[in-house]
Amino acid sequence: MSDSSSGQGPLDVLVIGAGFAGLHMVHKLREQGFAVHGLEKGSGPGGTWYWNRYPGARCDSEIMYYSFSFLPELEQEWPLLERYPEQPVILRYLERVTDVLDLRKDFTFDTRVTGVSYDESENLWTARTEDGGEWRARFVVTAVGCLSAANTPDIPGADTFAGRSLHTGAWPHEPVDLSGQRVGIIGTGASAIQAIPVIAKQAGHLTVFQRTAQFTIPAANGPLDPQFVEMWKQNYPEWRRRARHSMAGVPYTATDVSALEVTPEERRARYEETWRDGGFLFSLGTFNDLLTNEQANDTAADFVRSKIDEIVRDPDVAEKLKPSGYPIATKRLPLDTDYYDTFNRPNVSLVDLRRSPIEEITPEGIRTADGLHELDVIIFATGFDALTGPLSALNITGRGGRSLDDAWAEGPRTYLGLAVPGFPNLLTITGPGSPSVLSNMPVSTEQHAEWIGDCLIHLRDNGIDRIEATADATEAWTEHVQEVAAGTLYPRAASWYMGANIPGKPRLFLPYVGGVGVYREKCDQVAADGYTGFELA
Ligand code: N01
Repeated sequence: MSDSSSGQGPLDVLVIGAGFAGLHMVHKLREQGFAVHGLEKGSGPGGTWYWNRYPGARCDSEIMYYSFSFLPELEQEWPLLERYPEQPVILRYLERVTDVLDLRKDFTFDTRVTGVSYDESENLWTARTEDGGEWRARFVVTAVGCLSAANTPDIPGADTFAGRSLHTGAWPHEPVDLSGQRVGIIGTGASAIQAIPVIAKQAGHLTVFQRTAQFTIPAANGPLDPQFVEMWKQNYPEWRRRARHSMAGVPYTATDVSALEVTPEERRARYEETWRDGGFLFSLGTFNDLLTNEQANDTAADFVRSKIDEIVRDPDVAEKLKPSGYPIATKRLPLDTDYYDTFNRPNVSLVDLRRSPIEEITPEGIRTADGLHELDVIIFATGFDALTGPLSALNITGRGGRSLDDAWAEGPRTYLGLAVPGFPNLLTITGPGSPSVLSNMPVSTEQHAEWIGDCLIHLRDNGIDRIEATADATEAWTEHVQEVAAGTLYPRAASWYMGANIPGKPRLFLPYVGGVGVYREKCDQVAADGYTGFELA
């Protein structure tokens, strides 16, 4: 086995994951002459886009800026056909990147990391893999994504189901034929909201099991005008610059108008306009206080509820679909294509689990309080153990054999989302405490890959072998992350941002809501000041 411990000596850097983050990281470090290698559990590159192959899977970021900014030739030649890229298009893009950069030889695929431990006496990390391999490296960079540990709820009888069970986040690679089938889908998050309209067109009958009704905004997907594409391609450097310094990693300017300073008629007109135009402009471009002022937020929530009344013909179904009890956009706002309208189809039914909870799964289907729903297929669209789950799955132990799970027993504590005290030379791309999932991900993975690459160059140039976040800097950053979140309405929702979707997971706001531009400046300042908040040795 090709193994860093089998006679070749330790690597400088081991990178785990081959999505946007891992591909960029390996490329950057290889360019700088580091002995770097990547491990990936999938059979190829793609990360999220390798695993999430469910019907309707596409990105909610627009195709023009859901890509790398450092490949100008590919940027010009890559076709921008549809506003939101579907999963196969993004996967093809990442495969193309892998080939253009000749990265395949620097990754080992089909290799799941089962343990990563730090040896203090040697200042080395060892990663063990499922197939018995061992990889030793001075530094480990995790590029395992934020939403890659699928969450399947523990429902009694789940293993007795006689039909097929699927999870949106681990969808089979071969086509799944749902035609004529009785399909049940549990969950109404972003994945389900993309999948439901598509599955409804295939299935004999689709039953949607909804625990929390979701606000969703039309994507307004469609082909892109070639002139618009041309305009984008001519101005790429400027779009990229704007995205890097923005709030959410998208190159649009947020509005500075409050929802409460306009007349009700103006407000309605603005909502109608952004509803028609589709996409995240609804939350970013209408008003500036939707996520900070409850009264302002209510106006947007009421608008969406009024749209549900307009679209859904059965008033009882419309009522069940109307979200309440949490502010709009404090659970990640999905974008949809005909989601609410799908409930007008005769082959779609909605089960409100608040009124009729799931009691068990039987060989025949799902039994809720009001009876058995017979099914051939159950789709779990039940999300992920977000941000901490993918790191927890690596079974990381640091200084003194202490596990990361133990260090984070009361919730994750990181310095800048990049490093954890007690875990020297471990750097976490888009870790908890960084903007990550609140941003257009490639902008955030790029920023981290660049920052980590520059940091490792600095260490090498200065003969430094070890970098470790200090406990003080970590506490201060963790407090800051929580403080900024507390200034918004986000913590009001029982969302996966809060760890609320996983039983027993500590409640803490996981990503950094200060914005990617502000965050970038803070990271750059830390580096410029000689890596303040880190101990270098
Ligand atoms: O997962 P979710 P997701 N019984 O956690 C329900 C990204 N994404 O895969 O709200 C019954 O949002 C749960 O109910 P509740 C995006 O960031 C991006 O849809 O907890 N129901 C909820 O309805 C997104 O936010 C794209 O009450 C149960 C659903 O399952 C993130 O991934 C596309 C249950 C889970 O929703 C996760 O989205 C898709 C139970 N025991 C996803 N347990 C892009 O476009 C959970 N639920 C880039």
